[in-house]
Amino acid sequence: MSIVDELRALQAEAVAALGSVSDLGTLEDVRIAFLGKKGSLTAVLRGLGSLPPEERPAVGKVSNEVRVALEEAIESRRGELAGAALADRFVAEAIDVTLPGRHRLPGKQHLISQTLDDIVQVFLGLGYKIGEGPEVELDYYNFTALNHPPEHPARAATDTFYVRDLSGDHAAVDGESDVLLRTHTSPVQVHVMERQQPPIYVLAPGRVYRRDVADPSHLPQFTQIEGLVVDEGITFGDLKGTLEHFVREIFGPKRRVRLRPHFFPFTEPSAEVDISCGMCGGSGCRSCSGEGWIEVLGSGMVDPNVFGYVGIDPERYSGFAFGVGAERVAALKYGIPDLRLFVDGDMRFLRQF
Ligand code: 2U9
Repeated sequence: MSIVDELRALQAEAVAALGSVSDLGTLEDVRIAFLGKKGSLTAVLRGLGSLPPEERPAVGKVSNEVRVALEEAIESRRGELAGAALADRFVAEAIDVTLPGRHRLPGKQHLISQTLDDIVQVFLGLGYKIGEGPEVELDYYNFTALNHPPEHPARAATDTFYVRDLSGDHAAVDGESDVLLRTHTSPVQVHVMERQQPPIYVLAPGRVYRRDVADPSHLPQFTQIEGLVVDEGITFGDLKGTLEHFVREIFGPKRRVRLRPHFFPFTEPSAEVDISCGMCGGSGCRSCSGEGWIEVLGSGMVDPNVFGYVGIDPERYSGFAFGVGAERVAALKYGIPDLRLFVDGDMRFLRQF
């Protein structure tokens, strides 16, 4: 067999081998077997030297053609195999995105938090600062400095949660500790007045605790917002104007405000604050028990005795204060018949707001 025939046979053999190769590793083996240093084509070309010089160009040309043809065939097969490998990976690594997705409900603020924020915004708009303090207090800040006499019923263990002080630093006077869960946020303002001389314009929002059994209109833990203003020349008229602004911002511009005389230990005079009924506009209906008015806040002029406890001169300064429950405001505004709905955690209720 001539060298040229040998070359053609080699080419045919290689093309057949390539046809049965099914992966890139075997393809490389085939390439080395034909085109490598010790490959069959190289071996044939080595025989070139023994040819008569006149035959060499023609044989050289054919051998070159065979080499190029083999290289092209190998590259083309490599492309096919790489494409097939990629297609296999696509199948193996495919993620089925046709499954139904998991439905996530977006979270939202609790209605009490929303109401608290709304109220805070009204007073920030009037230039008040926010005051905060501990929920566990001394009875001095919760009662004494707020002008509660020692025998005041709110101090009784039946009305207030007392906290036993295991360190003994706050020894019991009457069998109870003098550490308690605050029953209102007023101690915050006492702390503020101890630290700071007037002008004081402070709003104290926060959790308070009372030993009440939960019912439609009471919770043993609720959210209070109290305001305190102390400055020169503060009058009852300033209190009324502030409350009217608050009521109209929160309940709407048509609401009217009525003050009724009342008693609180820390204010003198004191007043309960009613707003005109949103259902009947004041003429009386079922929703306001025929009254035309609904009680919302408590308020009054700061008792001079309170100024005495914190070292503010009652001859120079006067002040007003008020308090309101966020749960009560939300219940009135949204027509919620039972405050316990706010703490039950029933999403069917909470999702509505
Ligand atoms: C200082 C002096 C006076 C805060 C006040 C009320 C009247 C009041 C109630 C409303 C409904 C409590 O949440 S409620 O149950 N609050 O009636 N609160 S005056 O008076 C203060 C506060 C701080 C130093």
